[in-house]
Amino acid sequence: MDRATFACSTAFFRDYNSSSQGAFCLPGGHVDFIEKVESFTYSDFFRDYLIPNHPCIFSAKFTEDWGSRRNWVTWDGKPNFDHLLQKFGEAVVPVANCDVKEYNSNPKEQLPFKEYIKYWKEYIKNGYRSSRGCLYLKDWHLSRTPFHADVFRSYSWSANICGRKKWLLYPAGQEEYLKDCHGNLPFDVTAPNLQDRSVYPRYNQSQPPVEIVQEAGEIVFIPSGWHHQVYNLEDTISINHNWVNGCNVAIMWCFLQDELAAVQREINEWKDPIDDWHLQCQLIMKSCTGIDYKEFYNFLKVIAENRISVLENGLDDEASAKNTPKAAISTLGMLHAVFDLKRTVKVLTSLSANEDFKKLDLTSLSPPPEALLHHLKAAIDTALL
Ligand SMILES: O=C(O)CCC(=O)C(=O)O
Ligand SMILES: [Fe+2]
Repeated sequence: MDRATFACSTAFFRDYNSSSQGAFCLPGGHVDFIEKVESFTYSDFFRDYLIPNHPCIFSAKFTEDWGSRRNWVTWDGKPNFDHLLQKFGEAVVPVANCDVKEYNSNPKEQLPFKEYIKYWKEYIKNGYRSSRGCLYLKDWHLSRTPFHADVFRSYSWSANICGRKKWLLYPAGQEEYLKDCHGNLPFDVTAPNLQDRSVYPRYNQSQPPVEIVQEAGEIVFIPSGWHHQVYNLEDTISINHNWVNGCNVAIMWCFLQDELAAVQREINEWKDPIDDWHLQCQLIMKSCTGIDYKEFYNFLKVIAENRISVLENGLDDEASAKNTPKAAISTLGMLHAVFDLKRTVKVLTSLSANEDFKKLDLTSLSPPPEALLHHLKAAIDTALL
């Protein structure tokens, strides 16, 4: 990250004091297409997309030298089943059945990869039909992903190794208009019953989704908290990655507070009879969301300590030779580490002051939150000297 990007990113959070960037709109639903690799830097990406939380598409030039684009794909752009079998045949993979709805997802089973490929070949031969339904290999998505926002409201990028996808994107906050009268989001945002005012009372106030068709080789960037639904328009293999950094860690914290509040509302009537009601709320939250407040503290701690160690010790040869997280943040630069630390201080301060967090037994946290905060602030001050 360069100095100018550091300055404007720090100013962004200082001036707007914004923990959620959901209010930002895309002019005319337009999504930028980034054509050239040479003239686009990480600082450009940070300033123009991560900070304002806007989507973008990277051209196929960004992936043309990826091994997966050469080896996983046949000359005519189809999945190279022989190569994939040779490479991953023995793996056991999670497979979802897209034809069956279970809550707001699809039921999953574990299958050997080679069995999945056999199914996929037969499915194609049969005109994209099978008595087993439409099976979906999770992480190498086959058909359609139901309407969702990503885990912990993280950012994601998704690169098409081969095939094409259609994305329907709703800017953060729009999901409020897509909820039914019980507060549940639809499984399929294109279903005709969304027009039914008695079921989806606010649907007519929602903006139409931003629609993207992603071609082979292109990478789509999905901002934090943007709900989306995805269709594979042909046989498609994609690589996806989720991440959180200083720009969206406050969005993650807001999301966790909303999740806990939802649990508390659900079991509010048991508040008095249950002694350890607050602990029970954390347990339920963890089983629904995958993380509780103490784990979130540890998540912040790991990120902070990684950044601090880069600032304090720089990068030794051993760390840079290996593909470690320390090497990764160091590639992004010291200023990125400082930026992430400043945002972590903000979120950690809010977590430490949070009444629900304070009610938990925090003696197991090491170091205690105040000590970690102190260490973080000292590391920032030294770095900025
Ligand atoms: O490709 C898909 O089916 C889903 C991808 C997705 O939801 C994501 O990358 O966030
Ligand atoms: Fe997603």
